Amino acid sequence: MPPRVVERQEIMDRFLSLEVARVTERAAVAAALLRGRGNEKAADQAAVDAMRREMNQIPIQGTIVIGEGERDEAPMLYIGETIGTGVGPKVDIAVDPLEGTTLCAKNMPGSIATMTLAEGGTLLNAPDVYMEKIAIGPGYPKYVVELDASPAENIRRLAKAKGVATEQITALILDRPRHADLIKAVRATGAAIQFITDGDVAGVIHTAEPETTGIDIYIGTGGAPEGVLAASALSCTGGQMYGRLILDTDEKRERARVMGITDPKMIYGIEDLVRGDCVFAATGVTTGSLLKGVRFKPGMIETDTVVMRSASGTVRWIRAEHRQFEKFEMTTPK
Ligand code: VTB
Repeated sequence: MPPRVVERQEIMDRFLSLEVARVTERAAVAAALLRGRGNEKAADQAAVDAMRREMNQIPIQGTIVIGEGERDEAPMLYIGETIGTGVGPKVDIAVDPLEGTTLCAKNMPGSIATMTLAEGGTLLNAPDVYMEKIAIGPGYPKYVVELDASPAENIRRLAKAKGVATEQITALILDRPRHADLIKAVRATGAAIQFITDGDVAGVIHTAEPETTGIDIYIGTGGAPEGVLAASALSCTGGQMYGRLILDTDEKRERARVMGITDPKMIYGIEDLVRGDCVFAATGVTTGSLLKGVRFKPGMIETDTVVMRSASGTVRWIRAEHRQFEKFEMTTPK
């Protein structure tokens, strides 16, 4: 058989998939040094700095599309910031250097460092507002669940498609007062609810593998930036997600308009949130059900990372042992 011809672009993004892992590893270690110190800002800043430092070494012309803030919040990885060596492919970047800052500051399960690198111009430029979200795993007909169907209807339809009773469905929901009605409606179907206090990027990713995670559906309102990151992960694993920005003030509608959003009520599917190929990576900061957190051991630091590539649907779990500590900022306590 003749050798398979690998396109230049494919070589590039296969190569970049290791680079993104390196970036989230560095950010995770930086944040992990500040686990349990009660200082969300410091942990977040450490992750941001590490992420920026590492990304600036990658041969890309990157633009931050989903970042830590909008333009004049300079010290963060702000929307519109250019990143990378400036040589290489034009790419859109979504980052959440420390997803679940509170989890990290309180040393609670489930904080991660995460990013997505996508073809230039393909990620939704979402403002930092709330997004209504619903997500399920792969293997179901399209629109088996819908954002505008009632929660009870969605649970019933999902149970039917799965061939089980509604009592055998588990929904993952962010524990927030704004979800009181949603929680009541889901409970009324007999379905189980698993709560998270933060971290809905990982929350949505749980739906991709219900057999392992026990989560069939994610429902609720969380951050829009987190929505784009989660959608990029599902674009690699399969699954469905629908999202709608909550633009409930003139100021938010104007911010969205400036970012190119003309229909404030639009329901986005995965292919609208991520319109091309992407590479997603996440490294555990504190141990959660998706990833183990950073381990500081004598002579080495261990990290667990997941890297996903949409072009191939490959999901890699990378346990890394780092021995060159000078690559990390070890000035703070562990
Ligand atoms: C979620 C969650 C984040 O924000 O998006 C949530 O994934 C939504 O905002 O980890 P509220 O906290 O205001 O409800 C986080 O908890 C923090 O960014």
